[in-house]
Amino acid sequence: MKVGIVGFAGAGKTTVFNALTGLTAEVGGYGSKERPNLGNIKVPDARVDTLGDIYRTRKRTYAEVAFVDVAGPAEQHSTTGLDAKLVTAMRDVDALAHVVRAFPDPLGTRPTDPAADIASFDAELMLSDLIQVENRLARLKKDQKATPQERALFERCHSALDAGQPLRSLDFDDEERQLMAGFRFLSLKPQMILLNVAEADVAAGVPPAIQEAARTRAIPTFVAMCGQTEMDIAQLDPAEQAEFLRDLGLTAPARDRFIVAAYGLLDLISFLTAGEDECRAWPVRRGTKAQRAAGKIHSDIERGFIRAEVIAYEDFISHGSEARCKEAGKLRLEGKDYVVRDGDIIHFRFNV
Ligand SMILES: Nc1nc2c(ncn2[C@@H]2O[C@H](COP(=O)(O)OP(=O)(O)OP(=O)(O)O)[C@@H](O)[C@H]2O)c(=O)[nH]1
Ligand SMILES: [Mg+2]
Repeated sequence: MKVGIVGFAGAGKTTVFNALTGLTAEVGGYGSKERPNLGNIKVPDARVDTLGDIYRTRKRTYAEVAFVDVAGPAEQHSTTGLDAKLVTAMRDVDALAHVVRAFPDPLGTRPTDPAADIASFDAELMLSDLIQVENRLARLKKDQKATPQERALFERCHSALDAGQPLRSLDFDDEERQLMAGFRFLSLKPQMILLNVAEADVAAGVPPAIQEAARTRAIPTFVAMCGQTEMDIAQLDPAEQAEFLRDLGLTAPARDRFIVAAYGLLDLISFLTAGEDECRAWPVRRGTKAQRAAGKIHSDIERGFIRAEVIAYEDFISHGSEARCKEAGKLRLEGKDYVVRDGDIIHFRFNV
């Protein structure tokens, strides 16, 4: 999963990036930084650890979240639209984590208005999409092969964007999504709000008025964190981290809360593979069928899919081994249309 850490200059994106990744990228550039910051985190998964212990393997592979943090535009409404480099970086991600400043401006020059920032950053995304939709419509008018459905789809996108509605607030069927896929519209991407609050406000979470501002823009996922403090905490060893978090009234670091929110936002689950050579978690979208899930491991396994041998993680733990699960009838043979569940330990049979 690739997540773009986006938002206005000085909202604390790089601070949040450091807090989430434990890296130490330079903060305080106020939009001047040329190159994006890149970082990866592993998604902690106790099931992978337990399976690794049972199979006595040190090779444990966790799901990963890749972050890209790009300098943002100034808070004031731009007249020129978003920087092309920023747009390119945002198109390339699976989800946008919009860092919104709720702490007083260190420069002392800008008002603190998170709800307004949520709306105006979205306006920038929508403007970028609107230009693309208009270009597409112009081309579709001339194109003899264009279908009425395709024209209607882009007309519908146009009216929504024109009325200030992000594309993520509309319903599209699979065929429509296919027609739009190549555009990678920014206001269609799953978005979450990372409200960057002052340390004193972190235990209170996201205020209802801001939740409401996000929801009205079809952004149902939000996390409050104090970027500055979490960045400092991320540099400590784990025992010290827990103590500092407790003092703040928190049970988990922002990284963990972020991961839970991001998995929810993208509707991800993990299936597992286990053996002496490696124990591993594989994130897939909920509803993914077995054959498609196999393709996460290797395209050959998807192509030559025969069947999936599935044991639920809980069954594996209560019976202790694959052999005993088999005896107890807990190893299921599933076909290509089986819908994979969170925690399924799967062995794919394939033939190429
Ligand atoms: N008080 C306070 N200051 C913060 C917090 N997060 C960031 N800052 C400060 O705000 C300033 C901007 O932070 P950055 O992380 O550089 O902001 P950015 O969003 O990456 O900005 P650009 O990359 O320039 O777009 C820095 O001086 C940070 O120290 C916070 O949670 N609380
Ligand atoms: Mg930055």
